[in-house]
Amino acid sequence: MSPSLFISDLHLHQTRSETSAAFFHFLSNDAAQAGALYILGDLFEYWVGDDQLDHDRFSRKVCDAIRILSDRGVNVFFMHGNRDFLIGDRFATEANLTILTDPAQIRQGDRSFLLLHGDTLCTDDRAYQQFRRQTRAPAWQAGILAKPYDERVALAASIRERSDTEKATKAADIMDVSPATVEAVFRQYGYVDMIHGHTHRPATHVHMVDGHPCTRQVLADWHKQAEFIRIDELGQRKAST
Ligand code: LP5
Ligand code: MN
Repeated sequence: MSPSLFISDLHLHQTRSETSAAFFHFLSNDAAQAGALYILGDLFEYWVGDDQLDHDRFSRKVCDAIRILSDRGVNVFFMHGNRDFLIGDRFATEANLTILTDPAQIRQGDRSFLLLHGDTLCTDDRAYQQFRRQTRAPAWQAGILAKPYDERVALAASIRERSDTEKATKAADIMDVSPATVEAVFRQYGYVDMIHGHTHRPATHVHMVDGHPCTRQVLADWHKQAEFIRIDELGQRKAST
C-alpha cells in the first residue's frame, strides 16, 4: 500500500509567502513520494471562479505545481472548502486532479475513512450554515460567475471582512463541530473513522458512538510549515515538515 497524505486549510495566497514556500517544498518532497494526495478544502484563501487562473499568476503557479505532481503519477484529490467552493472542472483538468464530493468515503488497505472539509459538522453556527446553503446553490453560483472578475474579487474581500467581524462575536464552541452532528454522521456512515479540517483545532478524538470507538482526526491549518496526516502500511501519523 503506497502512502496517502491528507492536507487542508493552507489558505494559499501570494501574500502568504511562507505558507506558499512550504507548499511548493511539500509537493516536491513528501507528496512526490506518496501514492495519493488528498486536499480537503481551503487550499486557497479564496477562489472566485476558474478564470482566476488567467488573472492571478500565483493561482496559475499553484495549479501548475499540482499538475507536475499528478503527472509524476501521484493521484491528487480535491474536496471543496468554504473558501474555494467555486473551484470547478477547468481547474480540475488543468491541475489533473479529481474533485471529491463532501463527504467521501475511501479505502486505505483494509481500513475505510470518511473525508470531509469539516464545515458541515459545525451546525451550531447557524449564520454560517445559512451562508453555506446560499453560496452552494447552483443558481447563486451561476449569477456570481457571470459577474466581472474584479467585481468577484471585491465581493470575496467584503465577505471575508464580514466573516471576520462576525467571528469575533461568535462563541468559540459554536465555531467547532457539533458533537451531536458528529455522532449522527458516524452513525449514518457505519462508524467509519473520519478525517477533516476547517476548525483549525488539530487533534485526534475518539468518540464512543453506540458502543463503537470512532476516531475523528482533525487536520492542522498551515502557517510556516507543511502539516499533514500520512497513512501507510505502518499505520498513520501526523507530520510537520
Ligand atoms: O473562513 P473562516 O475560517 O475565516 O470562517 C468560516 C466562515 N466564513 C466563511 C466566509 C469565508 O471566509 C469567505 C469566503 C470568501 C471566498 C468566496 C468567494 C466566492 C464567492 C463570492 C465572490 C465571487 O466561510 C465563518 C465561520 C467560520 O468559518 C467557523 O466555522 O463562522 O462563517 C461566517 O463568518 C459566516 C457569517 O456568519 C455570515 C456571512 C455573511 C456574509 C454575507 C454576504 C452575503 C453575500 C451575498 C453576495 C451576493
Ligand atoms: Mn474552512
